[in-house]
Amino acid sequence: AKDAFSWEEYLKETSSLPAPPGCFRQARVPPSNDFKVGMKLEAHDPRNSTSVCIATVMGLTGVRLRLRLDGSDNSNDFWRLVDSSDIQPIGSCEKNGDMLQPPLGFRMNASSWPMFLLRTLNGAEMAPAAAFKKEPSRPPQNLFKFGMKLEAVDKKNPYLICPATIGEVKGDEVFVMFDGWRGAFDYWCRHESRDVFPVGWCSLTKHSLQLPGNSASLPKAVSILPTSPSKPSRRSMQSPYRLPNPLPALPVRKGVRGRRPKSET
Ligand code: MLY
Repeated sequence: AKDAFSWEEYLKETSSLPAPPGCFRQARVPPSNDFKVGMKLEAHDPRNSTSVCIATVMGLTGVRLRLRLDGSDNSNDFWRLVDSSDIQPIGSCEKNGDMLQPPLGFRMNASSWPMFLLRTLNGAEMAPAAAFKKEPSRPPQNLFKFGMKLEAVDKKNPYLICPATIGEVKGDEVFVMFDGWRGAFDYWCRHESRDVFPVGWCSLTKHSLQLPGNSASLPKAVSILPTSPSKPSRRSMQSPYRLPNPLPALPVRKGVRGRRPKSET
């Protein structure tokens, strides 16, 4: 399709290189997603990581699960990879001599937790142990370099995975910059973060990949350059790599291409 995002073209347009797969804590061959909507499992509460809770699979996107903690509200869903160490089969907690906890913000009185737990598990479809995949090992060290391209979770809209660029490398951390978004969504994370993926990951795992934003990170003066009437391109100026010379017209996104997902931020 004419408007589909192509990494191959985008890398050429931005004169940039993808971060090699060895940089990432991700499986070389992505695992299969064998979960089904409605299945229950145990998950660490993202807002209170020491407690293990019951979660329900609300949706599947690529090899990620959209999870909701039982007893929690519908506005704190979170996403985990099927090979995340944050999730485990029901029964794991007890096996480890631990107790299942109510989620932070449990919508009932704490005293009703034991009964709630019994009821939520009664007749539930439990995710089979085989659906949980082993978490990949960490890369030996931070192998990212300035300017490398990748796909990254937008932490403010964590259902989204977007084209991004390594803007800085510092010790075990990297600065993830979202292409075409003027820094609004950028963040630091550890090099072995599970939220960053090699170029091509979304396509490989059938997860949707966002288009780069249309804001160029260039000095004001540049943005008054006339736009080319011929071929509007999806060029993002955020790549810290060489800019083409002469500078191309800034992309003007029209119609379907310009529409952004409903604002959640
Ligand atoms: N609510 C946001 C959505 C933008 C998502 C940005 N990501 C793709 C980097 C907005 O303000 O438009």
